Order: sequence, then structure tokens, then C-alpha cells
Amino acid sequence: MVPSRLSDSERAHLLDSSLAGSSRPFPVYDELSYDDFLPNLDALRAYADQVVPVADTSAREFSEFERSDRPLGDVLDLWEQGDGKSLYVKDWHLIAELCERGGAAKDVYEPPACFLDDWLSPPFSLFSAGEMPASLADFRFVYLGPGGTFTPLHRDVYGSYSWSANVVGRKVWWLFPPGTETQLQEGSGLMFDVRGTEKEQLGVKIVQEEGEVIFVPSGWHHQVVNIDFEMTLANDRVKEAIEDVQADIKARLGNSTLPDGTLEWEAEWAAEVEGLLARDAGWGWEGFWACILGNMKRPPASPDLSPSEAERNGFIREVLDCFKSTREYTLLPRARETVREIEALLAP
Ligand SMILES: O=C(O)CCC(=O)C(=O)O
Repeated sequence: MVPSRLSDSERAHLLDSSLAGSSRPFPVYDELSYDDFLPNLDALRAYADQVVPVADTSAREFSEFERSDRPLGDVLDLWEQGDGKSLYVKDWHLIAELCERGGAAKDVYEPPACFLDDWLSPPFSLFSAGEMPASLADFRFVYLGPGGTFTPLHRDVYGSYSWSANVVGRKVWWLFPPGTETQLQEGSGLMFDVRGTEKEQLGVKIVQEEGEVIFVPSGWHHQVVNIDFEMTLANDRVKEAIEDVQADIKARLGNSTLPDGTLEWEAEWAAEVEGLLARDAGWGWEGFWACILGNMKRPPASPDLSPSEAERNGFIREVLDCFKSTREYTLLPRARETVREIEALLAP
């Protein structure tokens, strides 16, 4: 059930405290209410003017919650007055904001050594390349909210893996191995909340204590519920409309071809999708390969904290060979150029 790429210590950490097999909702969660614990929030007043994303966990909106952007200070005020009990500051880019204002990540925290080999964070990342706003290209998040607030079932962006450190409070995690998602469906999508359902049995359920760090392997769906007031640091179609756009481009460009013989509509379509991905998700193929190249040139961690070069190159070669078999490889010149540069570095 546990993928072989996990180290012994990661596997031990996941399984040691597991409550797998429990068929009832987690008992401690039932006993605690919102009012049990409000930590001293004064230290966060230094960031009161940062505008943070806030989810209202009492108001579901499709597969997420209603969200708004508010100054952190307003949310802290509400909590200190005993209000805003369903509000959850989620995906707050505290570190990126600090860096934009001349500060440094280490002013807040330093990642544990075993997580330094992180290809989505500086020294190389799209964000450090200054290409786009932090909200799109920074993957270092802070979560902050009262007991009872939660994150619905999901899988991390880009199939990445993540780590999550509890600074204050405890969380319950439900972790589902890749493949089980086919049994975690509800209507036309993924289940929102697995608590108290028989589907809990499909995964591992653990309590993350204050001060503990959890590693979430790539591809594992997970749901998280805060038991206490919580502060965590984490580093991580409209089909018809899209078909309309494609049909418009085809109608406009017909069968005309570019000098290299590529159908012009297909090249424009690939460029549109790439641009849409970059605007919506932070990157497309061009950004992805630029990130790989940047990390190869400037590894984020020392060799003793990274896979061997042969192993690393093997992973890259596997993905690169897949990409070369796609139409995008032919249709996206910038991505193709970057891939060629990577191949030159991979060559023995
Ligand atoms: O702590 C949370 O509420 C969500 C954390 C999470 O899902 C993640 O880090 O991927």
C-alpha cells in the first residue's frame, strides 16, 4: 500500500501513529469545541497588513469553500473577539510576501534539512525568477485557523509531494494511497468530507501533534481537520467552452501551415492552452521545464541531502521521454529548446 519510494523513516512515521481501521470519527475531535483554545496571536500582528486568502469553512462552494481576501489584522480581530470561528486562513504566501518586502524566509523558519532538496522553492523557482505574482508561483503556505476548520479531500497541485509542520495545535489527517481515489467519488467529483464514512477505511488516519512534521507523498489524496487553534507551515474545465475556443481557432486558420509544415491552428491552440495554464496554475510546460533546468544547474540542496546524480537524471529522463512523445513537444518551441538544453546536461 505504501509506495516503495518512501524511506524507512517516512514509512515508519506514516504508519506508527496510524489509526487505520477505526470506523468511527476521531474521538478527540468530537470532544473539542472551537472555544477550547485560542493561542496568543500577538506575534502575528507584525503581518496584520498582509492581505490573506480566507476560506469560510461553513460555506461550501462546489469542491471548495467560499473564499475572500482580507487583511490578516481583520481576521485576528474577529478571532480575538470570539467571532469568525469558521474562518480559515489558507494558502497564505507569508514567506513570498516577506521576501517581496525585503525580508527573508529564515526570518520565519528554516526547512528541516531532509526537505531542502525542494525543486519548487528558491533558490530556483518561477517566483525567484520574478516572472509572476507570488500567489501563482510560490508553494510555501501558511494555514491558520480555529479548531474545527478543515481542508476538504484533495490531491496536491502538479502531483507534487509536500511537508507540513504544526507550529501551534494539532491536526487529524486522512491519507489515501494513489488508486483509491476511484472509490472516493461522490456524484460527478471527489468526495468533499470523508469523516464518519466507511471510506475512511481505505486510507490512513493520523494525528499530527504540535511540533511534528508530516510528509505527504506525491499522488496521495488527503483531508485535514484542525483539532485546536492551528498554525501550520507547508511547502507544496469547462469542456464545452474550451472546445468552442478550439473550434474558433480552427475555423479562422483552416488548413494553413507554418514554414515547418505544422498546422497553424494547432500551434496557436497549444500556445493558448500553455498561456491559460500559466495564468491559472502558475506554469505550463515551459515553466515546468525551466524549473527542472534551473534546479539541475543550481541544485537546491547539498549532495548528501539529494538523490545521486544518476538517480536524479534517471527520473528526469523518464519524464522527458514521455514529454517528447507529446504534440506539445513539437508545438511549443520554448519548451523544446529547454528540453534540448536539459538533454545536453543529461548526456554522459
Ligand atoms: O493544513 C491544511 O489544512 C491543509 C494542508 C494540506 O492539504 C497540504 O499541505 O497539502
